[in-house]
Amino acid sequence: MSRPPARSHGRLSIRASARPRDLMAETARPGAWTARVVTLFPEAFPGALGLSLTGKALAEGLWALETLQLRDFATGKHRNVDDTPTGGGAGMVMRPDVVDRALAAAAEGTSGDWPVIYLSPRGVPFSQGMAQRLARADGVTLLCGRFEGVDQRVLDKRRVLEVSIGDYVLTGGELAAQVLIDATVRLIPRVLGNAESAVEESFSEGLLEHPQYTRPNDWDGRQVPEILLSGHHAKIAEWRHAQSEALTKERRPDLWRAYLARTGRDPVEGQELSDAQTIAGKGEQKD
Ligand code: JCE
Repeated sequence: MSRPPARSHGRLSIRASARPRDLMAETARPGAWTARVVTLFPEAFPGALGLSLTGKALAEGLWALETLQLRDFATGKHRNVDDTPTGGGAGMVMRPDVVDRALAAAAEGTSGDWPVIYLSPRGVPFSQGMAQRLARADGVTLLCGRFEGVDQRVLDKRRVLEVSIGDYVLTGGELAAQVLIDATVRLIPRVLGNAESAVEESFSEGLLEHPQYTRPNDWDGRQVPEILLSGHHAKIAEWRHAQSEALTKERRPDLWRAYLARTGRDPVEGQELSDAQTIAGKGEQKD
């Protein structure tokens, strides 16, 4: 997108500063996987992504993080980014013209495989599989909404993929974007050490992870499971797998059914709700 020249008194102009801001400019390697985030709250980034493994990898230039301030693409004295919902109702909706200019600016300098995603509770569910697919892309543009969401027409025009990180409503897309980026960045080669990368294999089997223990073997009168002290590596692996199956069956009947289908076993009918499912609100009346 070509920008109009900056005018010192131009109240209708787009700000000349409306460009991606690299949060680690001096270290980003050319061609590194890049997350470009369009948001009204760029100060929310890197947030948790600046810590630990993702933060180290960001500083090492193994991936790049850029933000675009959505308000920079608003025009007029008040630089409004939202307006009232057409047809009535509570709250405000993000304007299609402002979001369109921001997404045009975000598309500048991108090439190859670079999906554009809008985080929304109406989206297709985010998954480990989607994280793997995004990690193989050249980058991703993430649109973070606020208020009641974004005018549908700009999402249609720009073929934006709507993605949800879970069935709950957040105040805005920024935390959801950080979840998606975190899950993706840890799959980029060399971001995780070898010790951590093994953990990945377990989830891709479609089961929940087995419980973990560390020293001391007796803590507060509670013992570590004896099998883990036996030194029988095959027995330990067998025990952990059984734990994974039991946990998955108890907490995640959806994953359990899919696992049984994959491994050619029969699902069991008429199971009662477990404590975990009751706490999760399963079996509650929907309103
Ligand atoms: C968001 C809102 C729709 C009313 C922008 C919520 C994603 N998995 C997710 N949970 N919540 C979100 C999310 C992402 C972006 C926005 N809202 C709030 N959304 C209807 C209110 C606004």
